Amino acid sequence: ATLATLLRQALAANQVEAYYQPIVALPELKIVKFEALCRVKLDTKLPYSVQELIEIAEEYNWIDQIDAAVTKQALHDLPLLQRHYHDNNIGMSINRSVVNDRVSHCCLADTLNIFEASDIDLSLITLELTESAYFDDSYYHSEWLDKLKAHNIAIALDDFGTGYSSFSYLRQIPVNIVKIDRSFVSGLTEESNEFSMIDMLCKLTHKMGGKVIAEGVETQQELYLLSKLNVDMLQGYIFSKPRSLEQTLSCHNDPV
Ligand code: G
Ligand code: G
Ligand code: NA
Repeated sequence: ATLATLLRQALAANQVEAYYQPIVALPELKIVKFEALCRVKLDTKLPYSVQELIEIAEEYNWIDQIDAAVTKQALHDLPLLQRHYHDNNIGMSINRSVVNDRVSHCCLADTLNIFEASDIDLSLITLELTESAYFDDSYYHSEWLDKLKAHNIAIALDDFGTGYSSFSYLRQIPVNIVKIDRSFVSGLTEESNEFSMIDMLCKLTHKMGGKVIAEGVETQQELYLLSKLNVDMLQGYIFSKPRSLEQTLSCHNDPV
C-alpha cells in the first residue's frame, strides 16, 4: 500500500496522537509551554516521517482532520500538564498549515469552534502558522485574525527564514512570536552569518513587540550563544524530544 492509503486507513481508525515537546524560557530554562506535534500510527513496518504524512495530508485535504484531532487532545491534556508541573501558566502551541484559502479558512473556523467549546484560558494558546505559497493578501485581513486576537490567542510564524516564511508575513500579520528555523541554529558559532542574522531578528522582533523562539537546540554551545543573543525561548532535543502525554507525565524531573 502507498503511504497515502495507509494514512487514510489510520485516519479512519483515529490513529492520531498528540505528542508534546517543551518550550523553555531564558534565562531560567523553565518550561513555559508545550508544542503539540502529531504522531500517526500506520499499519506498516516501512519507515516514514511525520513531515511526509503532513505533506500527503495537505495534498489530499486531510490536514483539517489531523489538526482537529491534535487540537482537541492538546486542549484536553493542557490542564494535566499544568498540574504535573504545578504551573497554571503553562501554555500550548498548536500547528496550522496554511495550505490554500479553502483549507485555511474552514480549518481556522473549525479551530475557533474547538477553542470556543473548551474551558481553557485561550490566552495560553499559540497557533504556529507554517509557510505556504497561498498565504495571500486576502488572508491577512480575514476576520479570523481578528477573532484570534479577540481571544488573545498568540500567532507564531514557524520555520522563520526558510521557504515562504519571511518578512512579508511580519509586515502583514500581527505576529506575536517568531520561531527561528533550526537550520539557523544547528552548529551555531559566534563568527557565523547565522549568528548575525539571529541577532538582527531578535532586535527586530523585540522592537515590533514580539518574542523569539529558537528551534532545534541540541548542544550547550548553541544554548550558550542563543542566550547571549537575547532569544526569549528555546526548544530542542537538548531539553526533550517530543513525548506522549503518558511519557511526559511519568517524567519527574525538569527536562534540563
Ligand atoms: O514532529 P516533527 O518534527 O516530525 O514534525 C514534522 C513537521 O510536521 C513539523 O515541521 C511540523 O510543523 C509539522 N506538524 C507536526 N504536527 C503537526 C500538526 O498537528 N499539524 C500540522 N499542520 N503540522 C504538524
Ligand atoms: O518547525 P516545528 O516547530 O514544527 O518543528 C517541530 C519538529 O522539529 C518536530 O518534528 C520535532 O520532532 C523536530 N525537532 C524538535 N527538536 C529538535 C531538535 O533539537 N533537533 C532536530 N533535528 N529536530 C527537532
Ligand atoms: Na511548529
